[in-house]
Amino acid sequence: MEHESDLFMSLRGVSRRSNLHPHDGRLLRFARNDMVMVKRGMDRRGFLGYAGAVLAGTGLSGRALRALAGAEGGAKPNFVIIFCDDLGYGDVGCFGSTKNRTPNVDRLAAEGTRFTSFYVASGVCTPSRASLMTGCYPRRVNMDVDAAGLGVLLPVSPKGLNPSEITIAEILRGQGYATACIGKWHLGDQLEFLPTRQGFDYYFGIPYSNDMGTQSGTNRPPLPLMRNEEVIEAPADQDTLTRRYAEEAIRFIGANKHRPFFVYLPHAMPHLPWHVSDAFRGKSANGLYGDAIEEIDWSVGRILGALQELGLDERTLVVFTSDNGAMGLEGCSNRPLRGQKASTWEGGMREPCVMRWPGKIPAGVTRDEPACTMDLLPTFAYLAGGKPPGDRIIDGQDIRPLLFGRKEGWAPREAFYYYQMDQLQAVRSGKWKLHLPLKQKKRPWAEPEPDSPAQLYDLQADIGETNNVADRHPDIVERLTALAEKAREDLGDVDRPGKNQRPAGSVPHPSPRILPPK
Ligand SMILES: [Ca+2]
Repeated sequence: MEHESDLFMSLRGVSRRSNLHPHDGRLLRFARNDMVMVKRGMDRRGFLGYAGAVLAGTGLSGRALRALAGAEGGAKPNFVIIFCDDLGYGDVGCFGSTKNRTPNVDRLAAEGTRFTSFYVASGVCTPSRASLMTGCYPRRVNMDVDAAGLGVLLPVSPKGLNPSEITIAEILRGQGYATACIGKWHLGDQLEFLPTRQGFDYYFGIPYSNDMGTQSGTNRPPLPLMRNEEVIEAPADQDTLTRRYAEEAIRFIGANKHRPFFVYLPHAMPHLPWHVSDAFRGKSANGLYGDAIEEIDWSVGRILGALQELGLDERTLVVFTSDNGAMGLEGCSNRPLRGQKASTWEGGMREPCVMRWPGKIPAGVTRDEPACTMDLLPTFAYLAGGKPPGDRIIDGQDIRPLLFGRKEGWAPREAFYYYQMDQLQAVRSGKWKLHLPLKQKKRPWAEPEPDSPAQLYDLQADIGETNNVADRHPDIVERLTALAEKAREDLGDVDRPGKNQRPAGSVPHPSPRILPPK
């Protein structure tokens, strides 16, 4: 359905429920009559002209009309997900950074809601992204490890997200959305697994991590930059990626301003190796890492500016978050959380998250109820007028009440599971987090940690996981241990298969993504 038709529908809906907006009464009476004319065949241009005349009579701006249309659920909102790579909990101003200047992300927070217990389903790239795309735990869709049992997919991997999975992009495209993936994919670099085969009309970006080109000293292909299914540059000029991603996103938004759109913008930065354009090099107080973050912040500002210029502010939900925690390097911050990327400490999987949708999501508010990237798929599906897939298990839950600051209809999940690769390592229920006792605690790219004992933390009182209270609360330990067993049965654990896992995709003869021959 076109945006304009949505507007008609929305106004019609509003006119039937005029008591919802008593201060807009005049507009609503006009709208009731107006719909009769639309039904009699007034075309879109005619309607907009007429609406303008109506609005001149009411004193309401086009902006107000759009807000009204969006507010009553008739219009489909646009979605923009800005997904950083390895940005830590304490790396932006609105989450406590005193080093990196992030005025645009901070503005998102001031004009939207800050979510302080927002999780990803894995501490590394591939499984985290698989969860965002499918609304499922990585083990559910067998994207918890790569084909060789390692943490993430490497170039020319035979493995990828199964094309039979229904992604957030496919759901939204089914609702009439224009869809773009601009940035790092990392869910399979074979043609069968690319974003263009997973619901995205348009793809521009690198198919895996920016450290996986020839600079890593292997015989891998030069880091490919792709447009749709073609490599257009190799090696990609990484200094310009953040800027070009912003330009691509803005171009796509402008080209689709008259219909609902979904822009998924998974940045290459601030994943190692850090790159910035000349305008940002050496400008932050936090080295190249801070420079990269400040350029991302600039790009957030550019996108917000474009939305405002196009009059799309009130009908666009913008999400800013990260795929996993920051590394444990100088200048990176997961404060006040413990641990880092590739761990099941909070610092590996709890992310800075802000969401802004003027008029819908409360402004300047902080919510600490646990939520996660898996929740975006069902939530966006409902907001777009659709539904999450009904033929398979989806682990995400509809968090509209949380977004909109409503108490009713909100029941937090019983348990959130922290998997590292294929291993269940911790479970959170309410304010309690139990690190399970493990003989061999797996770590990607490192030897397992031996003899990790059971540890219980009260995350409300002890966000930094410093005070193990397992001895004082055997009943809580028992309850969370039972929840962990439910996950093992359902999703599996190391070599034990789960009852409800689905296969990943696989190809017999993977090929490298390289420039086409001249
Ligand atoms: Ca990452």
